[in-house]
Amino acid sequence: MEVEDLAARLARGDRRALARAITLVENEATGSARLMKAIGPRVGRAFVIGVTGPPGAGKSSLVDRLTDVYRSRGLKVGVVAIDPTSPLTGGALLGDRVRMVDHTMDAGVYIRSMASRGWAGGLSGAVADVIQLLDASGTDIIMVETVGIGQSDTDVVRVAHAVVVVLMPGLGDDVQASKAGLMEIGDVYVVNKSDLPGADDMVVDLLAMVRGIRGRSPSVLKASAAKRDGIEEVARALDRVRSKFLSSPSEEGDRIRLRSIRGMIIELARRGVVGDLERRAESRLDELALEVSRHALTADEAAAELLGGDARRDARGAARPRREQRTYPAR
Ligand SMILES: Nc1nc2c(ncn2[C@@H]2O[C@H](COP(=O)(O)OP(=O)(O)OP(=O)(O)O)[C@@H](O)[C@H]2O)c(=O)[nH]1
Ligand SMILES: [Mg+2]
Repeated sequence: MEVEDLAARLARGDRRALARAITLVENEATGSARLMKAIGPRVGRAFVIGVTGPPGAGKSSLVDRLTDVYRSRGLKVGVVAIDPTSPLTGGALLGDRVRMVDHTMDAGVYIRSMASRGWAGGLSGAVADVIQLLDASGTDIIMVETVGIGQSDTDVVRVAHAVVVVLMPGLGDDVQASKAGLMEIGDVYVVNKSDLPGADDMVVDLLAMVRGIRGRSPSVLKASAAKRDGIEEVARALDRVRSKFLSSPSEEGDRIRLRSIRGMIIELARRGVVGDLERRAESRLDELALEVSRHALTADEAAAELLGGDARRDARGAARPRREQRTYPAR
């Protein structure tokens, strides 16, 4: 099928076309750039919610409940679940992570799972592509679920318009520490499993933590996805961000839109750089390693060569500015 034909079918909301398009861009197959170009004018309507937090906090359950809320409003929902098939977690089974049995038969809900393994730093770029395809196919709300353990996991939320951090009572001190990176990124903090003891204390702790960070005033709420408690409040907190998003052009709306677009650009660029670097490494790495071992080059110079700089001219001079320019947009 022609790419333009695929784009047209996708634009009409054809689910099979959407699935094909996603596979195409995931594989960076021929035509994927043309496809993204073809759908370009249709991108920008969907509201993207990043849902992150420690393993087992109830992210999928909350996404499922929020899907109920949005469906009851007649909105089309897309869910992208990032599957952390890392050696650490042992590789959870796909179906195990997407607790959305209620919605699998609903034509207004599209669920896609993406394995985090194998992307070598390019995962968020791939997610950015999938988001654009869902957007172009007429999806109103896109939720991206990712486990908030490492940097690469939370990088994904850069592309979101709003970020929900899901936590649960009874997390030990270790987890408190690892939450550090999560304290800066949430628009809405949900202490899920409020049916278990300790939720109120945790809300108090969280409020103290996020209010301690200058310029931040996220919502802190408790909920129980299992008992369907507090879900409307979470949806309302997200509505406040979404209505700003929808009010664009406006100062706040533009800020939210542009932040996400900056995130997409940087993540797509990073995917390109990482892919490029891997291809170069394949052909040059052995030779460069030998040169370093013979002291013909320093490891820094070899790295600069791999990046395309001229190591013999001025390795540090060529490599340094690139590295220092690699700043990411703050959320
Ligand atoms: N008691 C209680 N259990 C819950 C609640 N929400 C989810 N759970 C349970 O907690 C477990 C993990 O829920 P998930 O929704 O899969 O959590 P998750 O954060 O998506 O988990 P991972 O994707 O594996 O990181 C499941 O057994 C859920 O049934 C809740 O509100 N209360
Ligand atoms: Mg999950």
